[in-house]
Amino acid sequence: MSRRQFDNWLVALIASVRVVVQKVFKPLIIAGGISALSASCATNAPQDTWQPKGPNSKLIDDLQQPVFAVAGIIGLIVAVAVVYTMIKYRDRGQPIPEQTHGKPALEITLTIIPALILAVVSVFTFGAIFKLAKTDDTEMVINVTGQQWWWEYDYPVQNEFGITSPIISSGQLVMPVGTKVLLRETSRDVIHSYWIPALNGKRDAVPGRVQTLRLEADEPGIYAGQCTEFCGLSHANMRMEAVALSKDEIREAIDPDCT
Ligand SMILES: [Cu+2]
Repeated sequence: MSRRQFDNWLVALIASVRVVVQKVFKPLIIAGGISALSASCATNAPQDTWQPKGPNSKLIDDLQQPVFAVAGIIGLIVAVAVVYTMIKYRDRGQPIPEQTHGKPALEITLTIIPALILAVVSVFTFGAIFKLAKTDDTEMVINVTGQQWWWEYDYPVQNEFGITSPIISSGQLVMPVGTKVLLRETSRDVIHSYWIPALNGKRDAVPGRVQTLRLEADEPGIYAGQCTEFCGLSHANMRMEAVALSKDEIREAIDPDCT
């Protein structure tokens, strides 16, 4: 293919891409943008990851806020540079400029800067991961079993919380407020994932394995969550609720028939 043929082919390709973007993607992008904007205005959003309500989720929030800010600033710089270049060098019928290759100083700089940013972020990320993985400071244990499509909660004997015989329940996870609760998760069928955004990140519940997740709520309340691993037809209905109560109230809440 000669240079002229290649140029013609490139121009034709850009023209057809432009038509596809205008006809198909433009309405989709506008509709998606309006949906995203209106969703971000919701005031009643119990699964908002930006509203931590316990020390574990605050740890994640303290990490994600600065990372989000840095990523936002970089994204803005890139977007402005792209728009500036698109406008300044847009096609006005001028010949295609001579193509050059290789600018070692620029390439090395643009490799080192992102690597340094990622290195700094990873130091804080690893610190947070190790802090979140700690389980030797927990005060209460609840075994959680995921199954299609509900969660089973099994409270072993823990006299200090008034649980003098094992209790198995479903529906709501009842936990004492201001207490580090260790969830020991597994699954009876397929992989599920336990996630209550206000209290911690997510942890997969995997058949044949026990994985741990630490929850703690600062205030009494009901904290909503959602299974976040696609687990079958009713996956969307596999929600969860953690109910944080005072230590005195939890025995009766777990097992209302107790005497
Ligand atoms: Cu599930």
